[in-house]
Amino acid sequence: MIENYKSIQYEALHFDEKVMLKRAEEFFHLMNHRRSVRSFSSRAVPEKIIENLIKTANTSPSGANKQPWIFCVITNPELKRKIRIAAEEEEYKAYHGGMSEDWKKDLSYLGTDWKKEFLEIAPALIVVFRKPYDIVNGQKRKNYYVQESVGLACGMLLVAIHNAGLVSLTHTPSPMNFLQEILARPENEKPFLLIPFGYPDEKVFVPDIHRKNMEQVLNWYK
Ligand code: IYR
Repeated sequence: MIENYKSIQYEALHFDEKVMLKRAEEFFHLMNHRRSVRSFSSRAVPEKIIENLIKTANTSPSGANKQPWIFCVITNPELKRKIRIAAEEEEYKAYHGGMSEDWKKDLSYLGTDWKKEFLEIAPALIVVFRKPYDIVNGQKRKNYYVQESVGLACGMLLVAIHNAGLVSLTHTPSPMNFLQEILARPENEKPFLLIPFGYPDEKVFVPDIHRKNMEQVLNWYK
């Protein structure tokens, strides 16, 4: 097995620690500014920008470097409409019996409901599919740590979208199988996440919620 290993020299980034701290702080502030946004402008995002966002997501690490993802970008208005209608149908059922009372209570402070106009208003949707297996020469080849890998790639995508000055929402209509049908994806591609993104609407309101502090999330063993 090891004879397949071929290496190339890698040059890591080098900064002195003052610069490192400044970069780390600035990057934290940049990312701390990110919010999930549900009100979009319909203004189109240039294709070259979208391409670079996907390129960034595609830099993610993945199990055995299988890169078990595919990103579908939907700017076609008819497809966006179809996706909105199907998503609202599922969401209506979820909000009227599918979700537990506890779940709905946990969501209540986000102000969400079954209506998903943003799926048509946002200039672009990215549907991320995970690939539990690839088909190689007609044979099924299993991928590894697929959820983790695709989750990481989605994280990178959200960072890239925010860094470009655009806004996004991680939307998970449940169930999401309709995305596989509407987008005519093959059997080995399963919908993972639906991300409407674009320019924000002129005035945007977000829920008044807060991030956990360091005492709550960091345990340091010195
Ligand atoms: N999928 C529904 C409900 C929902 C679920 C979670 I967990 C959220 O963080 C937000 C919403 C919806 O998109 O409205």
